[in-house]
Amino acid sequence: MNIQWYPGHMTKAKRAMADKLKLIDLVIEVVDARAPLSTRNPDFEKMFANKARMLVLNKADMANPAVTRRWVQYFEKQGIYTVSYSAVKGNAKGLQRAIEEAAAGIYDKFKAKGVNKTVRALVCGIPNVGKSAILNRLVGEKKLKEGNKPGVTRGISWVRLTPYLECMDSPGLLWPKIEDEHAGAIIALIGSVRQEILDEEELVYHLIKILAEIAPDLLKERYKIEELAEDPYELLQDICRKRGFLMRGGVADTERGCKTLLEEFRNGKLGSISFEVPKEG
Ligand SMILES: Nc1nc2c(ncn2[C@@H]2O[C@H](COP(=O)(O)OP(=O)(O)O)[C@@H](O)[C@H]2O)c(=O)[nH]1
Ligand SMILES: [Mg+2]
Repeated sequence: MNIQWYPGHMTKAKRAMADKLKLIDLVIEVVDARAPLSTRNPDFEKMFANKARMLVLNKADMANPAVTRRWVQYFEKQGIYTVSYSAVKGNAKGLQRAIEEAAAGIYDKFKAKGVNKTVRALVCGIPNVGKSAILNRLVGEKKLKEGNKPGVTRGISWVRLTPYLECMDSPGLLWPKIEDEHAGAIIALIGSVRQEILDEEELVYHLIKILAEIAPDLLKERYKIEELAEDPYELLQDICRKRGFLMRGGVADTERGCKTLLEEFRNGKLGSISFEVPKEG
């Protein structure tokens, strides 16, 4: 899906983050564990080129655990310190330890200089991957506003985790033109784009196509379909029929089918699904 959604608040946020960059010692990039490649902002490479970095594969509770483990290895092999996490089910202490490990070199540098400085980390990522939720989990209270849609976090705010560690929450950033069809569909599906700008039906076709490819059994089981039609439009009609979403004359109510499918996917009714699997090698 081709997405062009780069609202004014993102331009502003990017500028505000660039202004604060000098203060930042460590960049904690949060991605969605279900699609760690498509949910990485390619602009970050340049923005944070000279910073110590770590990667958090969040929402691991919604992904396939075996695939997530492979992703952690994949990024580690590239020399990126990576942990998987769930801001809903995960243990805050473990994540905090991981962050402190990522910051160990920075603490050492401070020590060598004889200063006792606080390490400042920036939590960044595309919208809706759980940046604010992770920080709330780490501080143990709902200090930051969360919400299952983009644009909930507008400003920059700091939370202190220990006397020597502070984290900055930041608004989700996309990039101006998301041209890759697959990445665009994933980003739309996981709720990182304002839903009002999306063609819901097109999005559902992408969802069906992806699911039929990576999780055909889940699809069959959930919608009681024995043989998955190759054409996503036909498959959507089959799903409507099975659910009894019919209009006058027995015509499939695909609008209702689309809404239901999206809702069930977003509520996790389709189970734990990883959209992307690392290539071997
Ligand atoms: N299942 C699940 N939901 C999460 C997780 N982390 C965040 N969420 C939910 O995802 C939505 C977006 O979270 P939020 O922290 O506002 O994302 P942000 O835009 O990156 O700051 C909220 O509804 C959270 O409750 C997670 O690890 N697992
Ligand atoms: Mg937020």
